[in-house]
Amino acid sequence: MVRKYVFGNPFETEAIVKEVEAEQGTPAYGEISLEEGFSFTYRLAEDDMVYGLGEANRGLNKRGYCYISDCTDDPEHTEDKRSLYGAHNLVVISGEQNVGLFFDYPSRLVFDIGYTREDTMKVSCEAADLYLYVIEGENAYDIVKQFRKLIGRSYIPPKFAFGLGQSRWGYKTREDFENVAKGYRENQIPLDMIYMDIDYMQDYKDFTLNEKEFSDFPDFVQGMKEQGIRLVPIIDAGVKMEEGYSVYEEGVKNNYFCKREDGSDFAAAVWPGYTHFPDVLNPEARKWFGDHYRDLIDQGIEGFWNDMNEPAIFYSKEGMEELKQTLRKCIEDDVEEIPVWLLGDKVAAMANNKEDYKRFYHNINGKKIRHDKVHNLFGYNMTRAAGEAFERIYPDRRFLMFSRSSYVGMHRYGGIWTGDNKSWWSHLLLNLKMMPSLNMCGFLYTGADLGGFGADTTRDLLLRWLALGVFTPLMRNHAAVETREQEPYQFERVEDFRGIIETRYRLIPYLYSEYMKAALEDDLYFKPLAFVYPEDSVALRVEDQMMIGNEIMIAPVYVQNARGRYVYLPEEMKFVKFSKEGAYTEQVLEKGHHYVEVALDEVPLFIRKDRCIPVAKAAQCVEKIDTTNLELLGYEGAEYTLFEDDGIHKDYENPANYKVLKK
Ligand code: MIG
Repeated sequence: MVRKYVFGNPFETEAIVKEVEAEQGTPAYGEISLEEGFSFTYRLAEDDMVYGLGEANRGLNKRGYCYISDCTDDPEHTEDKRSLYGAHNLVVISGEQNVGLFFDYPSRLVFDIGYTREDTMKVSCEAADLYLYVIEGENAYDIVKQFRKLIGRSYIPPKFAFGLGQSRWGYKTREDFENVAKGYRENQIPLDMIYMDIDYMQDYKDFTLNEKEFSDFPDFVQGMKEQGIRLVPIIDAGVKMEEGYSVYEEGVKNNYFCKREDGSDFAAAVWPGYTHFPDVLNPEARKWFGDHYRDLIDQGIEGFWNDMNEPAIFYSKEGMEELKQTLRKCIEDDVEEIPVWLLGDKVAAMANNKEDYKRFYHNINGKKIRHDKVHNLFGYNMTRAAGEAFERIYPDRRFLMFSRSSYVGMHRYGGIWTGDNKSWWSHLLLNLKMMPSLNMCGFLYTGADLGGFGADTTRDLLLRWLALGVFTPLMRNHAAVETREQEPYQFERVEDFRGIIETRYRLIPYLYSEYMKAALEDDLYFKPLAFVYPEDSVALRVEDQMMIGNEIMIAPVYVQNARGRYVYLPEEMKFVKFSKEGAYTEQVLEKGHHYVEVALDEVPLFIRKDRCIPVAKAAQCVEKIDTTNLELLGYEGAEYTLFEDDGIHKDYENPANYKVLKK
């Protein structure tokens, strides 16, 4: 049961696609105050749990901290951070009462979930202009499924996107990319994608290529495809200001960029130097920006990742002017010592400065709207620009697309990656905990930078993280410039890496099939144990094991030097460990607590009682997986319904896509 309440004059975010009639009066849950902006206060019972918030810090149960929806480019995901890149305003209270709440509000929204007072959840924002959806259901899982029906079908990538991707900020020359392909292929490690970070562009200009390195780009793209590898370029939000650069000139001429109050184009410095932001909230500008993806599609590209779309700002012209004034004053006053700490703070505050978000405007169907009032919708609409363009250009083809910043609604156009994590063991665990929350908010095609983006990785961290990445739909190894190189072949005993990545490819028939079912049925791919075993009071609070699809549970090792871990089984399961060269072991484990050993080169999983999963032979890329020859692992007599299609087109509803396999 879904009820919709309207407060003030909400902005139409288009997060929700299903029509819901608005109710009169106030919700039966919580207390609403319109005295200072908007607030919703809910009394939490002692055992209540709170799910949701998608891309947010900390645990699966969000209770006990304060989170702020305010899309931010902050590469330090420490425990004290309240905002990450996304704004996913769903919370689901599970316990004494079960109720889901979606706050459809495009600006800064604070979720104090038992932080100020243990027994109180308070959701508040500055302007009392929003839609509130209240969802009643039997339990949290039921509520989440109803929410997913409201927001529309999740994005479905092409099948190759279930292969492994290798990325690194710093690959620049044609040779750099060829070396990665060689490193993988010579070591017989499966690979489907190499990501192109900003250095492939000419002077960081969107939709351009470094002219010297990629003079015959279509030929290069084709050559890679012949090795089973797709190149996936990055697109940044800011368009470089440069005379003669067509994207810039078109945008200026047609008023497609975000403008200052006085009507001039707003200038923000990012990687290319000063840029303008395409006004992706303006349907006409969105169409124009989206059409530019074609510049690369026409050269053979089938996937992209959208970055810096919070949008990130290093500094604005105005900010730079203020800094200069401060410096000038120091010099004019002829101060003996320049106050460095003060200057340091000033410089740091220039990036992603809230004041800058008040300095530019969107033109939305003729209405001028200040950016900060709709800030959380920028990444969403940049990715929507691309998604709508793909749909227009190739209505029956699937493209790979994921974004850094997002809002609910963007899940229909692309996936997300979780941004600039670190090569920290704690971030491996954060990756695991975040996945089901993202799924609840519709983001199914997701994953973290495996091995960690910032800081230097270690061999064991990368192996353990890949063993989790085997199960995330987006499986990508990515690292920041100047960190330790972390392609698998940079480490000793490359066969350990090959084994883990081969396990991914062996499981793709299952993982893909479960992804497709989750997407087509508005269901979760990653589920908390509590959603599957609602009666089990131990399972209820487990946060370091997850269900993947309908057949398996995973329990990754996330502690350095551990040789295994404790695991809780809510029912009897078959424990399977995959190791190198197609080998695996199986063991039936009773319901209850166990200690299981897991070596660095193994991928553990647990098959639920009376279920089975299909397993293929390893292959070097997704296209080469032989799905006619699947082995079934698990319980004798069990059946598995396999979803299989061509992985390219959108013939999802065809009954021939489903095949029942019997063990
Ligand atoms: O300011 O393109 O999150 O994945 O490698 C950093 C360079 C910009 C941030 C992305 C990261 C990417 C990096 N980008």
